Amino acid sequence: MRLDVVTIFPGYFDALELSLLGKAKQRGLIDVHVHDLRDHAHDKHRTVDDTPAGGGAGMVMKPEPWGEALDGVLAESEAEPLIIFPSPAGEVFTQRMARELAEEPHLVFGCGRYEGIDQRVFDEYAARGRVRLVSIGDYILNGGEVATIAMVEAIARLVPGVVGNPESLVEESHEDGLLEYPSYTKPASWRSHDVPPVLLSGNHAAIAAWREEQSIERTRRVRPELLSREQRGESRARHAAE
Ligand code: JBK
Repeated sequence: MRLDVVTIFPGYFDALELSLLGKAKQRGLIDVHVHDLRDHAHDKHRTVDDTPAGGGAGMVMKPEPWGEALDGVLAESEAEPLIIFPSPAGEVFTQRMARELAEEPHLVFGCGRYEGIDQRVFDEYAARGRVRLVSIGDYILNGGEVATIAMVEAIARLVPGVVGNPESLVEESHEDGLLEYPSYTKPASWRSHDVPPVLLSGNHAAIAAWREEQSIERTRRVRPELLSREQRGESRARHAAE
């Protein structure tokens, strides 16, 4: 999978050299190219922002550097890349979306700063190809860089070969729509907290049943909206009566 990132802070993406993703890069499973947007600003101060049309607070990213940077990335692509702009105004990123995006041969991330990017950049590339605005959640970040790192990690680890043991991919939170059950290791007792005896019983069916129950209970307590109406134990009649 090829990944291109356009940003005014290339240093954020040094983090992709670490651990699992760094190894995947070394092994050629993912090919990451980070581009400094300021290399496409040609005035003395390498300006990438300007005041908003119509007035108001903050600054907006100018279209010309984005056009030059993205044209360069697209010209090099052997696929039909999907361009993702991390944005609080986008559709919410989920594990389902990560699975879908892991199938793409080429993803391009455009990291905006300030109050955002001139709308005509989205319009131009949506007219020429595929563009998605994607949010990692309902909170305010200073720009798209941290959101891109989160998405790249979630996507890249689903690329075949990146995670050594593929079984560890299916047992995790969200892969079955539930939160993960609690995990324990040795010692069996620590500061008078004990590992639940069922996990030491050797009874694999009982262990699987306990984990399933813990997953459902945890999900019901913390994230009830992830459960279906049936799993929440609500009847149709009760809903109709509400
Ligand atoms: C947020 O992807 N996001 O969620 C995101 C990107 C850029 C700025 C933001 O405030 N939330």
